[in-house]
Amino acid sequence: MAETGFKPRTKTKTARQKLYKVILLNDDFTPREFVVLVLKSVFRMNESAAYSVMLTAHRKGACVIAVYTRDVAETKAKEATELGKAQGYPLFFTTEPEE
Ligand code: TYC
Repeated sequence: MAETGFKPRTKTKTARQKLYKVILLNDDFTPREFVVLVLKSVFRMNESAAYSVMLTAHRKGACVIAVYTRDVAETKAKEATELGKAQGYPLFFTTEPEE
């Protein structure tokens, strides 16, 4: 049979992955410099971006850091929370689905 070069689509398009926000929560005990350090190491932020996120959380109670796929968001939130915990700080990161 003659080759038409036309290939009918047999597979349904894969649904786009839902994205999740990682949110930094303020507390009264974790030192500011430590929060900045964690933001830099876990979320690959530079000093000024990390400082501004830390300050927003400090002033407003919480700050969205970034959005990732669910797996990445949960892993990073857990990793960052554990870095604080290892030093005895109540530093906390949570995740929330994007609208
Ligand atoms: N509020 C803390 C302090 O005054 C600093 C801090 C900022 C802690 C942001 C957590 O998400 C946070 N030492």
